[in-house]
Amino acid sequence: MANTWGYGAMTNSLGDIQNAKAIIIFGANPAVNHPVGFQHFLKAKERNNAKIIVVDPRFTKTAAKADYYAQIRPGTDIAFMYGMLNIIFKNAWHDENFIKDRVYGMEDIMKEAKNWPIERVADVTGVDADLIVQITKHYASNTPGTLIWAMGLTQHSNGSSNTRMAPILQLALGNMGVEGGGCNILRGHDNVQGATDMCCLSHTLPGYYGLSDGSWKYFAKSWGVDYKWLKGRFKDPSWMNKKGFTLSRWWAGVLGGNPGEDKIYNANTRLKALFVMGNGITSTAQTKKVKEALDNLDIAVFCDPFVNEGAILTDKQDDVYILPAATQFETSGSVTATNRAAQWRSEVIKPMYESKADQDIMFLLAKKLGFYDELTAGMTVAKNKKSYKWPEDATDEIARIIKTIGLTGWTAKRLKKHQKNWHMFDEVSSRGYGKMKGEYYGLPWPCWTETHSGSPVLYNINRKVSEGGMGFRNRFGLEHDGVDLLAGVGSAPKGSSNKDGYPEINKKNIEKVLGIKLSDKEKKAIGKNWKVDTSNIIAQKCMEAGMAPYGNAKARAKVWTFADPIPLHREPLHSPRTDLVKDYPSFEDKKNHYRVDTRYISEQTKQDWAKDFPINLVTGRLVNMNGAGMESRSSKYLAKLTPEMFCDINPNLASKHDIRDGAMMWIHSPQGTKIKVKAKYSYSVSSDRIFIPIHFAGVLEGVELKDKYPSGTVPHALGESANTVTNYGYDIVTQIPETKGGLCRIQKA
Ligand SMILES: Nc1nc2c(c(=O)[nH]1)N[C@H]1C(S)=C(S)[C@@H](COP(=O)(O)OP(=O)(O)OC[C@H]3O[C@@H](n4cnc5c(=O)[nH]c(N)nc54)[C@H](O)[C@@H]3O)O[C@H]1N2
Ligand SMILES: Nc1nc2c(c(=O)[nH]1)N[C@H]1C(S)=C(S)[C@@H](COP(=O)(O)OP(=O)(O)OC[C@H]3O[C@@H](n4cnc5c(=O)[nH]c(N)nc54)[C@H](O)[C@@H]3O)O[C@H]1N2
Ligand SMILES: [Mo]
Repeated sequence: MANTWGYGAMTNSLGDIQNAKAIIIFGANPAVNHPVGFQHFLKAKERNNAKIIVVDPRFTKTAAKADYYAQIRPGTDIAFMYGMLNIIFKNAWHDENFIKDRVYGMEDIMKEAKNWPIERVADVTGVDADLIVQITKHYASNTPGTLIWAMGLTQHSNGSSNTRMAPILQLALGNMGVEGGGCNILRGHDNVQGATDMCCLSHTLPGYYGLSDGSWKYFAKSWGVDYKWLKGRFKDPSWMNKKGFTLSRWWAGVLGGNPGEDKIYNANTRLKALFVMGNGITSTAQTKKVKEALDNLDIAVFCDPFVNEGAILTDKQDDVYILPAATQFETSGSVTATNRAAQWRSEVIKPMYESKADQDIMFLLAKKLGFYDELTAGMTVAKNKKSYKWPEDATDEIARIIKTIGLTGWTAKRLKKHQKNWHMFDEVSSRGYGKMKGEYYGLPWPCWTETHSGSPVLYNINRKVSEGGMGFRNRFGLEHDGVDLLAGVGSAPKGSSNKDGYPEINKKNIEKVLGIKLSDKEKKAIGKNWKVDTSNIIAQKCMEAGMAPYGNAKARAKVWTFADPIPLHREPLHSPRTDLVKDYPSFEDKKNHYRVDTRYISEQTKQDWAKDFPINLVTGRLVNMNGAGMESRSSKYLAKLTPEMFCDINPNLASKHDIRDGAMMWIHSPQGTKIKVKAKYSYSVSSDRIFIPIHFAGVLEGVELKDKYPSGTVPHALGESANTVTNYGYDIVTQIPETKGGLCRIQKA
């Protein structure tokens, strides 16, 4: 929502998938990565005879449960979806009224879809033409259908276009804003949605408030700190509104300017210090660059319940600190689930030994750095208290300030009540019963007021706004190039006093758009617009009028400010189809993208990559391991299931290279790096690609680093990191690495 066409949140929920009549999954493997959530998929099969369609370069455990399986070439999902749309538009299977009233720019999509006749789609994607037709026919004629995606769509140089294409397919079919439909993005770590909403990122303030003077001033005021003081924290004020480095390229901030490295823009200085809290480091693409950067830091600090393998990877001897962080079981507070719902967690045990909870580590650090009072002021300022109570006052601070995604209703008191009564909610609809009547479990955002129900399905106009209904957000003006951006006549949410499209609500237009009169007292208290209205009068008046504070507009299929206004297929930077690069080239190189130059077309055309590196490299996850893997490899029983790093390889490909099942093999990358892993014969991959899991570390280019672990901390499984050989390549908007679309060369070891 706020991150429109988010790389993020589900529009619906896992339980709601049980309402789907068809399920299409692009680049996700929930049977492995969301095994509990996957039960809802299987129940949809039982309840509705819903068919499951899986589009994935490998035959996964999810594919094993599918009715249709398309073995797509990595990085060609946009071509696949245009192929579907071509068939849909040709047969008039699209939802004309929905498009007319609620979508902007679909004409351009229709035009581009014409460029994707089925034979071309089959050639580009490697999927049989007949199969694409069957899938399209089935999916278009069984609505509502839900569309699922995860990392198979995002980790590409055009990943952000992928994540726009999928909602466009859903909009075309009218599969948005309905139960059993929507875009259901299966998020990663348990609170990754919360981390995103709070902006543990470098390009916005919490709640997706943009980096601008206005937002900073709003936060300064809400936090009870002096705006001038905040400004003074920056080298000069101009840096306040500039995006920082991303996690995927922090290392460029250290190495920037070295010969052969991308240029950086960081006030003429390199990054000197690294503070890591809850990231495995070897999960970052291009491990050898990461190592080089670690080696060149002045100071590196790792706060982790385990020995972070960043500390193992580096040869740096001094000023590397490992701080023992407590786990989630040793702290409490709210977290946000993949469907935008909050959950309250209680501390199970006190932090063990000398470990400390993350917030306490941060508070101690802030004390040392001299801004502890400012850091914690937001928890006391509104309540006029001398000291705060953790975590309740932090949760209430969030509820008080974050309007953009509607967190006003998320008070600690309400969230605790949900935790206590979680047996009082329906598994499919999240609807509450008994004393929880009128609320949805976890109050999925937007939760506009302290009595709002939460919104289980985004963009649903068949509900009242006070019960979770809403149109699309009005965020980009009232018109563009003469075309109305507001929703069409009669397409306001149920019970609205304004039946049509309407703009986002501000102090100036509220009386006119809502058709009300404010008292003088209200006029005085009200904020400039709904996003900064701490009085919350705008939201309350909107609820009474049955209207969403953020307006009722059209969803944008076309985003005129993006490099590609409508999503276009572009070959990965390292494509196995050199012949297609000419027709579908990557983007122009991008200057100063999150403070670093990023190569696209120049990297793609630097040489005929496919000639020397003919095999597609696919990376992904295993059910028994998590992320960078230190946590799970430290568990004897989990490690035992996959004790060694391996590579899934088709026997036909292996035999070409004389690699036996169980023998060691080298994988070489275009960057000149290599890993040595055990070959595992598997028909899950075709003979033009291999698959490696991402969870190993502790071996670098054939050299074991076992001696570098502090005594007693060597995990039960060590192995090469997949990311030592993942290729250079970053998304054009988000900088997510192209870890699902690279090339490699293999060799018997
Ligand atoms: N057991 C376990 N569960 C986890 C995690 C874990 O580490 N272990 N991690 C959590 C996290 S952080 C996340 S983000 C999620 C990730 O969940 P998923 O996205 O499901 O995880 P992956 O296995 O990385 O990738 C999914 C699939 O994308 C496919 N794929 C690769 N390239 C393409 C492509 O170009 N197109 C298409 N259509 N598919 C492609 C891969 O073959 C793979 O099967 O899982 C979460 N759950
Ligand atoms: N090649 C390739 N690379 C990938 C991916 C891929 O598909 N392919 N997927 C990417 C994705 S989606 C993700 S999310 C990343 C995952 O990679 P990471 O984010 O690195 O994932 P984890 O291993 O879960 O790392 C979390 C670290 O936090 C520590 N930790 C656990 N609990 C706590 C806590 O309460 N406090 C603190 N301070 N630390 C804690 C763990 O011990 C661990 O060291 O990998 C990315 N990298
Ligand atoms: Mo993730």
